[in-house]
Amino acid sequence: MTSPVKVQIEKPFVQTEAKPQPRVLCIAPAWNEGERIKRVVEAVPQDCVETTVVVDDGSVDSTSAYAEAAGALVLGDGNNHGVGAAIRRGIDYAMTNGYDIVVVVSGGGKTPPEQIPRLLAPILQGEAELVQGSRYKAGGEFLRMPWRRKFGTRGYTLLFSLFCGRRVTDASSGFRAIKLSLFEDQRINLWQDWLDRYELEPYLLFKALRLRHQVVEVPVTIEYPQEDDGIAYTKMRALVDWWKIFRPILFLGLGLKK
Ligand SMILES: Nc1nc2c(ncn2[C@@H]2O[C@H](COP(=O)(O)OP(=O)(O)OP(=O)(O)O)[C@@H](O)[C@H]2O)c(=O)[nH]1
Ligand SMILES: [Mg+2]
Repeated sequence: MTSPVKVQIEKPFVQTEAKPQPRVLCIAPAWNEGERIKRVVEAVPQDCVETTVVVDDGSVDSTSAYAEAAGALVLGDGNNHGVGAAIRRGIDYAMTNGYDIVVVVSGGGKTPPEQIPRLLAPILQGEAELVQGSRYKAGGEFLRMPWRRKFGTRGYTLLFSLFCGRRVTDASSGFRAIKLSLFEDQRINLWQDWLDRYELEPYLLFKALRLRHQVVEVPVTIEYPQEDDGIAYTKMRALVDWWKIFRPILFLGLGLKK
């Protein structure tokens, strides 16, 4: 008796191409933030952020050493150029090195990096190009925020929405995620000298909204320092720096700048 011939049926080889994960870079501008920058860098979730870049904007303290010790890549030329120039430098680095998304956090710790996944989610789901963290959207929070800031951020947001013609709940927050493909739109030009200081952040939000890009606000917690930390809650100077956040909305709203 002959034994039955075993026929082995081979499963067809189907190559399932895994979609490459978008590469995310976190940018923390820092100017004399000392040990606070270490806490910020350490809190960046490593499962969704590949690299954290601290742009040391000419600090005269140990900001760079703390950032490096915490595992960040430190950029900077030893001079102070302003927070806008620092963010732009981080974006340039991300573009040159093939990243897809950047997340901007405060080097002073007001924007807890643990919340980065909330900012990334709408971009990863294909629903946003710019995600703005909002303390005033339902579910958002602000801890220890001085009354002057409550008044200032609310008033500023109202003016911003009026000039922009699009309603937002928190225009003054710098906690955001940006899909780098947004900058393929040549009408958004961060590479202008007048944006070097506090102007760049409102400029970007204003332009993205006006040009009808996908902008989504997500609720976040903004944390002001403890009273007994003995540190100022902001480095912004009254009037001079308020003008710097106001002028982009005025200039763009009136069509005086691009
Ligand atoms: N004021 C100021 N901040 C800078 C500069 N360069 C980098 N930074 C950093 O940019 C962020 C801006 O901080 P602040 O000036 O306190 O402004 P803020 O909007 O009240 O605070 P954040 O929530 O930290 O953005 C901090 O992380 C600073 O360390 C600069 O030239 N001036
Ligand atoms: Mg800010």
